[in-house]
Amino acid sequence: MSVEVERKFVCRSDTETRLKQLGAQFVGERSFQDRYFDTGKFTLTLSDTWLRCRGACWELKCPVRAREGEEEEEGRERGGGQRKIKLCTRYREITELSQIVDRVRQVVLRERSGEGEREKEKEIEKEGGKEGEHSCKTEAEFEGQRERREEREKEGEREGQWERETDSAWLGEFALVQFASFTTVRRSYSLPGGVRADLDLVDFGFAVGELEVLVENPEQIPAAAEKIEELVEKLGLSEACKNRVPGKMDAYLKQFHPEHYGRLLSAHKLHP
Ligand code: V4E
Repeated sequence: MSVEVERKFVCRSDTETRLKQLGAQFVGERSFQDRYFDTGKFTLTLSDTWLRCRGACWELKCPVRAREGEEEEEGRERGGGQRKIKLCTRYREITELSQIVDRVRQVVLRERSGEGEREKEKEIEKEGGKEGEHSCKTEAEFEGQRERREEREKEGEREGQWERETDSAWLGEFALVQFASFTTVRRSYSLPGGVRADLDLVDFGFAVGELEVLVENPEQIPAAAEKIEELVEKLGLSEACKNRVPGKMDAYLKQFHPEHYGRLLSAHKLHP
């Protein structure tokens, strides 16, 4: 279970040219549909937990802290280094369906029993951390991991609706319903140092870029954020993304589900 360290940016007309000048290799263009799920009470997203089906592949993104004891809330930045980390998001991504179901169960049961949120989050994070503890992946291995995931997602698109529907039976156990669906056309570049740049164009008329580094352990997050920051500067994007740039979900919910969007803003899970 790797941690994705990401920073979104507003794409400029010269961004692709600049990427190539910095040694980026064009990986390809692909299109995929994302469908996101939550309970009617927004249990998952209010826990910053994002369940989606991309193609026919289930994926769950869960929050992870950069360091033990670090607060996640906005407005607590101290030095410049902290700020760089804050501008990046970091999520653990789970792709194994049995692990996804376990994690969703934990979040839903926690909400139902009204237990102390922070204590439970610590437990969940510890469990997530165990998996990566003894491994140390190289950049090539991370790239291979990305390629295998994208291949699975493409296969899912080819296999289509039938598998998706049979595989969705578990959603009923947690009263999960689809709350968002959109299709993205993505152009990807691979940069030296294991950085991936994705330029996304979404079917409801929204465009966003993101720089991503995969790491194995939370301790590697500051170095990954530093690498991303250097690239942001080299791409001439520092001014345009000195604050958090909204992603596809922010734009989608703001436009199509303002009530859900408002709840997530109030809970500081999305940012205006
Ligand atoms: C984590 C998250 C969401 C799930 C989608 O994440 P995102 O990285 O935006 O999507 P995408 O399609 O680029 O995924 P990838 O292909 O890289 O796996 S929706 C909202 N969040 C939280 C969140 C946040 N609070 N702030 C920012 C800037 N992004 C995401």
